[in-house]
Amino acid sequence: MTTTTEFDAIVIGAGFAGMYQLICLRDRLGLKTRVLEAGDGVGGTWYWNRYPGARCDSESHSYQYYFSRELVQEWEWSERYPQQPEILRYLNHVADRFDLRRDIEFNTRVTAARYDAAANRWHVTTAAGEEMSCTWLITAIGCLSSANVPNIPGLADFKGDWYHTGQWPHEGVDFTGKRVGQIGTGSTGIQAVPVIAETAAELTVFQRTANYSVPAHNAPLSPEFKRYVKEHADDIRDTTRRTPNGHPFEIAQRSVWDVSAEEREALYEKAWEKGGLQFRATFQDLLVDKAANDTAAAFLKGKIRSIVKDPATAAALADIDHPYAAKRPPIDSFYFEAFNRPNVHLVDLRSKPIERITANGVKTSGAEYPLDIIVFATGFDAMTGPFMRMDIAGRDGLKLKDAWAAGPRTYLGLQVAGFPNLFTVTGPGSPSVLCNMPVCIEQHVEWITDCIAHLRANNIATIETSDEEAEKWVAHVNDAANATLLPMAGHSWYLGANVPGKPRVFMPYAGGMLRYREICNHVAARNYAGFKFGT
Ligand code: NA7
Repeated sequence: MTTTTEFDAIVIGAGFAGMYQLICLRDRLGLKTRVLEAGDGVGGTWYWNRYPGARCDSESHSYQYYFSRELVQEWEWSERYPQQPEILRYLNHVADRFDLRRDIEFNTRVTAARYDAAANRWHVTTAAGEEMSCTWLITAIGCLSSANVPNIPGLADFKGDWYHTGQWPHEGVDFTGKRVGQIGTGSTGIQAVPVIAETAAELTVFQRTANYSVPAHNAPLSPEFKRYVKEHADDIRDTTRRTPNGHPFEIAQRSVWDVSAEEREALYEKAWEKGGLQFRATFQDLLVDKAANDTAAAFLKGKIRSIVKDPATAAALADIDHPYAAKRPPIDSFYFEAFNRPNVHLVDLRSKPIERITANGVKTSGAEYPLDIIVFATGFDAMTGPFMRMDIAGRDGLKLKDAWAAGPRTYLGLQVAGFPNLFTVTGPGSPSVLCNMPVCIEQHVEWITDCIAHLRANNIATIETSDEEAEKWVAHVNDAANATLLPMAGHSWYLGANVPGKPRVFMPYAGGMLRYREICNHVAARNYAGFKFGT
């Protein structure tokens, strides 16, 4: 590692996005690039989220980089849905294979970044007080990296241990013989419950909002499937680039109303047997027609009631208040089955909310639950949270916090007006969390790289969008969301509703990855329409 503090480009974050951005800028464009990473290793999401049962909900053969044919050929996944340690091994392999570590500064949290217009440089400050500067500043900070520990009164009084799933201790947590309370039943909580239940003496699950879940049917990959992936790598890549959510399966063209009720039930049953996020692809109108969605919702609620033996518990788990997949739909490995174990109990917070945390456990308006360990599976301050914990100031000292006071405003999710030469990989307003992440990351990183190459080739010093363009794009993002049922889950983190006081704005772009890619390509082809160049 050199001691230079002046760079062409600084990339914040060394997860999937930051690592590929380093490869592109350093190895393809020859830029002097530095990556700053808060953790002591690469991996981003997969570095921090080490909770029991942490697993990817995208199928392994689609949850990887496709930019290098050699890399695709040499890596082999072991399971249909890879576990956190395997994904972290993969990302470490990529770091080694492309010799990335020499340009990544670990244990380095960026606290501030300030644009100096006179010098046309970004000045970046780290928690340790280091200062460095660059022309191009790229955030690769993840959409779900700012843990949300709810401000429940009394947490400081709790005598036991508590953990947030997104900041899990590297040495793990031993639940043996312990009374564990888990707050939260999103994708994370649904993965964690069955695994914690195996060793905990008692597991009490505090549910505020009941959730759908479809079985993952995870299993080791067969030698035939592994061979298929290698032989059809290009086809798989092309499929993920063609489908709206970046997954390796097509959405059926039929409508719920094209088939009879019996046929529909049989198709849902088949999709349930296959498992995974593909359930959403059974019909093309599940996310746009509420009555169509109701048929899937009824099927899935029926499954919960058929799995969970205690009728009161089954009723509370199936009492779901939003359309299927309007919130990010979880997939699971024996989540509902876990409630048939004698050591797992459900507490429905809807009628009796948590009042406080006491020295001994969690107190709801109904009872106090004595606990040794509390697990917060309470999600993230999504998409904007990672930006807001840095002090970012653009032209004329404009603070990002102020620019986004009423919610994030970007052009294409790639740039913010008033912040020249700052690019935001998978920023708010891009498909990001509505897409299989490696697919949208590769698209963003390649677009940014091509853009910087274009600017350098044409001696253009700055690129910057305008308020008008951002306003138009935000309106388009809203229209895209409103054309779907997604806004009907009023408490979803897509809307920022899980964090008290956060502006309710639909943040990801719901128009589909294919359409988004075409828009970005079109913008670039029209000499970066919507951006202003400065010399
Ligand atoms: P999510 O999906 O935001 O889930 C968080 C869960 O925690 C959800 O059930 C919340 O209930 C619950 N929660 C949050 N705050 C509280 C309080 N104060 N009291 C009780 N319950 C609370 O986060 P995940 O980590 O599961 O998943 C995030 C994404 O990671 C996932 O969507 C995938 O894309 C990968 P609520 O629904 O808000 O009522």
